[in-house]
Formats: sequence, C-alpha cells, structure tokens
Amino acid sequence: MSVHQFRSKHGDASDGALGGRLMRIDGEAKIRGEATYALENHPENLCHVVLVGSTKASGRVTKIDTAAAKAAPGVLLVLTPDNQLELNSASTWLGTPGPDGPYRALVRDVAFVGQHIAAVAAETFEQATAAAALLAIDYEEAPAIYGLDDPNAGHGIELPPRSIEWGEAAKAFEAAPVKIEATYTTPREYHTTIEPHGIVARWTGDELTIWEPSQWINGMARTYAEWYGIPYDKVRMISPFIGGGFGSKALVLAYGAIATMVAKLLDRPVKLAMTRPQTFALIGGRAATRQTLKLGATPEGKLTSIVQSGANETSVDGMWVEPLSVVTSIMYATPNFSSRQNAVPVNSVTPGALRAPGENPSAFGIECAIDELAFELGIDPVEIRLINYAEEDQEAHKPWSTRPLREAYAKAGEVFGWAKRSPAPRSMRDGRQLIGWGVAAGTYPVRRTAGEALVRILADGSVEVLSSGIDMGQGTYTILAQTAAEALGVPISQVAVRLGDSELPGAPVAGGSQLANLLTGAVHKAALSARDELIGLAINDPASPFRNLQANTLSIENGEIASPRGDGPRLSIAALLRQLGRDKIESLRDTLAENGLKPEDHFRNFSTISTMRAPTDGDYSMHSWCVHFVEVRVDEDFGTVRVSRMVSALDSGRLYNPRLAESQWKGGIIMGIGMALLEEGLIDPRHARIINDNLGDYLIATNADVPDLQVISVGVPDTHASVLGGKGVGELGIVGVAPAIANAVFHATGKRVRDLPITLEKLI
Ligand code: MCN
Ligand code: MOS
Repeated sequence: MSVHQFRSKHGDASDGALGGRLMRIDGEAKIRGEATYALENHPENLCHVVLVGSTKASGRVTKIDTAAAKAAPGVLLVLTPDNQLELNSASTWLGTPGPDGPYRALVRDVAFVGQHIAAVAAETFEQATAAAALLAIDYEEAPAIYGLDDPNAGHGIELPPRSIEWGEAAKAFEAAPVKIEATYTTPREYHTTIEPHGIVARWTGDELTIWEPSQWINGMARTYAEWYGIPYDKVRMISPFIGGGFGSKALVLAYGAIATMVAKLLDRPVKLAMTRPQTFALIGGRAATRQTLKLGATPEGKLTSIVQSGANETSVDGMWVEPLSVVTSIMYATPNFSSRQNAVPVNSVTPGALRAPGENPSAFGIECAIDELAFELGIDPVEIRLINYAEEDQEAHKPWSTRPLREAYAKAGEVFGWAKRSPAPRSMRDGRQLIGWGVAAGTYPVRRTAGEALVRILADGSVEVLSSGIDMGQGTYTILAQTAAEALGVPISQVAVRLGDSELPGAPVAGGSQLANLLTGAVHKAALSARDELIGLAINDPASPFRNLQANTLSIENGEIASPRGDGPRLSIAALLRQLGRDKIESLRDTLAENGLKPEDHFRNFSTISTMRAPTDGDYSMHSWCVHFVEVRVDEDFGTVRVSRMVSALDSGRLYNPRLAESQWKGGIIMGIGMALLEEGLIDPRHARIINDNLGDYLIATNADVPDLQVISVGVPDTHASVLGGKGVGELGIVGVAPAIANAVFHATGKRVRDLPITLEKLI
C-alpha cells in the first residue's frame, strides 16, 4: 500500500513560514496523477457492486424477482432485503447511541426515489450494471409529498430549539412607523463534488480496510466498527485525497453498509462507485427553505423589531434542520426579536450539510430584507447597515471576540467605488445593459472540537507531521507543514505531512470550518515541545557538543542548532541527533484544553467523542465576518444576468496561508454566484423525483460565469478563537453572496427577486 506524504520542493523560507503564501504542497502529485483517490485502489480479486434504487417515492416493495439478474454473466450476488445482513444501529455523529434494533441498509418501505432496495455484485462494473437492470420489482405505491410547495406538505414539525425571542417583537412590529414584510425562498442545492462518492472495502478476517473519500476519518471508521460490532482499531480507513466534499463526505451512508456487507458475504474486496445521478438521489444536498421576514423600523432607519418565521425541507424518514435564524439574530441590533422555524417532511433523501448550512439561507433573507428597508427609506444600503451595527451579540449577551465589519465596509466599499453609486434603480446603464450595484454582509461561527497531531524529528533532520485530519482541497497539508517548519526552525522542504488515515492521531470532522485552527494549534504545540526536548538534550546530554556552553537555551534556524550568542558549534539537527545517539524525537499534542475539553472527552479511542462547541461558549461570541460588493449587468431585452465585478472584504482572524485562504474565500464566492443565478434542484411534482440529476442540467458556476474576484483580508489575530489566532475560512466566503447579487439585480432592474435562483424568466 502506498503511503502519501508531502513535502514542499520549494524551500523559500519566507513563503514557508506561517502566514506565507506557499503553494499547495500536494499540488504537484495531483497534477502528475500520482495522487491516488479512493476508487483508484484495486486490491486483488476486486469485484463490483451497484445499487438499485426505488423508482417510487413512497410505498412498499412487494416483490423483487431476481432470477434473470442472478443468471446474467459475471453476477456473484444479488442482495435484497431478504438476504442482507442485519447490522447494529450506529451512534449519531454526536456520539449519542443509535435507535434500538438492527440497521437494515436495504429497505422495503421506500421514502424517496432512488432509495436502495437491492444491490448487484459482479466481476465487472458493466456486468453488475447490466444485471441490475434485469431485476423485476413490484411496488405498492403510496402518495408522496414532492417538496415544500406541495399543497399536502402542511406546516411540518415545530422546532422548539429554533425559537428565539427577546423583547416583544410582534407588538413592536405592529407599532413600527416603517414596515417591511417579504418571503424569501431557496431551492434544493447539491454538492456536485467533482469526485463522486464511492468506496473500496476489504475484509481480512474480522479486520476491515476502507478506502472512501472522507471528511471525517475517525467518525466514519467508528460507524463501520459499530455496525459490525468490531473494535474500533479493527477498522482502517484511508482517505489521503478527496475530490471535494463541501459537507457531503462527513458521514457514513447506506452505500457503505451495502458495500462492506457484500464484501463480507462474498469474502472478496468490493468496489462501489456511485453514478452522478445517484449522488443527487442519495446524498442529501442543501434543504429547500422558505422564510418570511418582518422588519419594523423608525423613519431614520433604526430597527425596532425583526420577526422571522421559516421552514426547511426534511425527509419523512429522517430529520434535518437548516437553521434560518443564525445570521438574522446576530447581524443587526434590534430591541425586539422573534424567530420560529418548522421542518417539513417530504419524500426526499434527508438533506445534509452544504457549505455554511444555515448561515447561507439565513443571510439570504435578512440581507435582502435590510436592502428592501434601505430602499423604502431612501437610505444607502451600507449606511443602513452601519446605523444598525450590532456592537455585541445580543442573543448571547456577550461581546464579540473580534468584529472588524466596519473596516470591511470601508475598505471593500472604497476599492469597489461604492460612493459613485447612483441610488435609483435602473439609473446606471451601459447601452442595452442595466448596471446594478449591490452589497450584503455574511458571517460564520468559530466552531471548535479538539484535534491531535504528532510531530517527529527523524535522524536525518527531516520532520514528519501526522494526523488523521484530512485535506479535501482546503490546504491542510500545506498549512501544517508551515506550522511545523516555523515552530521548529527548519526549512519547509524538510517537513513532510501525512493525513487522512485512521491509524494516525485522531482529528474531528473537517466541517464547520474548524480543522485548520485545531490542527495548526496541535501541530504548533507538538513542534514546540519536540523543539524543547531537542534543545534540552543539547544542553544537558553528556554526549552533546553544546554541553560545555553553559547556555540555558539554544536557537534553531534553517535546520541548524546554535547558541544565540554565536559562540560554540553550529550543527545541523541531523548531526546533533547523531552525536546524541538518538534516531528520533517525537511529540503528540492536542487542542483539548483550548476548547474547554477534558482528557476524558478524548476521541482517540472513540469511547466517547466530543461535540462541536458553540461560538458563544466562554466569555466571547466568536465569528468570522464578511462583506461583498457586487456589480451585475442585466441585458434589458433578454433578462440575462452577469456578475461583472465583485470586491469582498473578509475577516477570518489571522491567516495561516493568505494564498490558500483567498482561494477558499473565492471558492465560496463562486459557489455563491452559482446559488444566486444557476443552482436549482428541479423536482417533478408528479413523481417527487429530481429531474436535473446530472452536471449537464444542474448548472453550477463555471469560469465564464465568474468575473475577476477581489478579496481583501481585514482580519486581526483573534486569540480567543484559536491557539494561533485564526478563525474559520472555508465556509465564510459563500455567505452573503446571493443576497448581494439579488440586491444588485434589484438596483439594476427595479425588480426584487426573492426566490433563488434569479433566472431570466423572473426578470422579463
Ligand atoms: N486557512 C487559513 N487561515 C485560517 C484558517 C484557514 O489560511 N485562519 C486556510 C487553510 O488553507 C485551510 C483552509 O483555509 O486549510 C480551510 O480552513 P478551515 O476554515 O478551518 O476549514 P476546514 O479545514 O475545516 O475545511 C472544511 C471547510 C468546509 S466545512 C467546507 S464545506 C469546505 C471548505 O472547507 N469544503 C471544501 N473548503 C473546501 N475546499 C475545497 N477545495 N473542497 C471542499 O469540499
Ligand atoms: Mo462543511 S458543510 O461544514 O463540511
């Protein structure tokens, strides 16, 4: 089995330091095709399994005739609810025990189109696919709810934990001299990761090896162990490269149960590769949402009340909450606030986390509504945001740890040239193109759990950094190399990083934009302690050439150890280790303490796992912040919208690598452009199924849709947020983009589109 570990070939000292603009150290392997993704592993004797999904959205499978499929060439096994293994129910992602009774991955009672009801294993993928088409399946169909708009969907389930209240919001709204009331909706959206989901699984006795793209090695390995009732350390999960996750690869899903089951039954390694349509049907994307906002204000533009009521889609056999109040309740100061939310069960796969779940649709509502208020009152959209600036977190009653949002408005506004905006809609044009300028803000909380890292200095002076944390493109490999190089005083080219393997020290989910802060903290601590040990040995070990110096410390720079006074020898780390007779120095450290966790919360052995901590745990309310200024050009005749210019200012605290952070922010902004103008899961109301379940029909932003994006960092180190002062980066950029574009489209056209995406038929 090949082990991937990365070191930078470019030894530039300043780039390699933390805060330097080092290129991704895993980039070259990816460009050369040397990076092995999960489904490129081909253990000996591999066979293939394909999933068979329900063609009905609701009802019961009454009969599966398997005879023809079984007789087809190459077929090894046809798995149905009758011959599947019953697995144990696994605990939830937060570690709470699963439901009583066994877990059955293949179902007879179907809740959505595509749900697994059978699987076929064969020697080749093609044979399995051909045989799967031969299954004759009878259903007893039941009526289905196709989506939020279904007249039979009802109001859904009230979510008491999402009820937030202060002051007397309803009364204050009624009494307000200026009122805005509007309903905003967002459709189902999908992750569309370039690498589709899948798994290669192999049993060796009761040991299970899994190659599966994973945002959370340890959490997913734990589920497999629980399903099969085997010790955690009998599961080895390997995922050094992931072709994008965006929230969709954090948890084990039924396809993993089916593949491992087939591998066990056949006693052969198995590959299950999802088709693109299956990723739409089986991986829960962003839930469709609907929210009504009522803003009450004074004629001077000061908010007196915000009343929000919202709903998100969930599934009939699961629960997903897309929290719609999370930006609404913290962005602006208001003495009266109320938010309520329901979840409406529909016949779809359970929705899931997609880049900034909650914050993203939440910002769409409030950031459009505040723009509507600004227009109603004839106040500049930036000005109204400053008039209502929240000086503290009024929901948690805590000060912000850092919130340079005023600086963000000022800096990005100046670069954009906002002062030259002519306020009236339709007042700026270039020939047949209407020009619109819009603005919106965004935020994402600082989430935390603990992560572990091991730093090892080897006999040749090179350094290894090891953690099960993952890199799905964010830059984890690179920033951890930078962290270790800086703390140890070695050139970046001497540091190798290994990630994404359950046999390495444990890490939490690469979700909630928390991994960089946690792992840089753990690596920093481990590297400093390895450095201290090395210097301690150099000063005290009888075999050390530094022993006679009587120094109380030594310095390490560029991989060389020396007395700070410049007297005495100057030795490379390798030479010193040789003289000391040591073959390595290693240190394992975690970020438990910073996150208020105790060693018993440690998840390394997975007796328990820690939960993500709220951004308001402790004395401060901690969030990243951003502002987007957008120019759109709308064709007056055809209604086509192009984003022609964007300037964003973002605060993620201290940046570990500005090149990568900027790339993350831009990635989020590009997804935001897609969300505003293109992305929409279209549901056929007759059959409750997704129609555009492929990348030809489900449109995402491509290069041609994206102008030059300018991103400006306004962050300052936030020591409350993390060991090294960073806040979250990965999800921030997308938040606020869609409302900024919607506001710009209103400014261009005078038409307020409150239902995403903003397509041309809504404008002409
Ligand atoms: N970074 C930095 N300075 C900081 C924090 C982060 O320079 N203070 C940079 C680093 O390069 C780091 C990256 O930003 O690797 C992301 O850090 P962080 O915000 O901690 O996010 P995570 O590492 O936890 O990654 C998860 C996050 C999430 S939740 C989604 S969704 C998402 C995202 O990252 N999915 C992505 N970015 C993605 N990028 C790619 N290419 N593919 C995905 O699927
Ligand atoms: Mo990100 S949606 O939290 O993986």
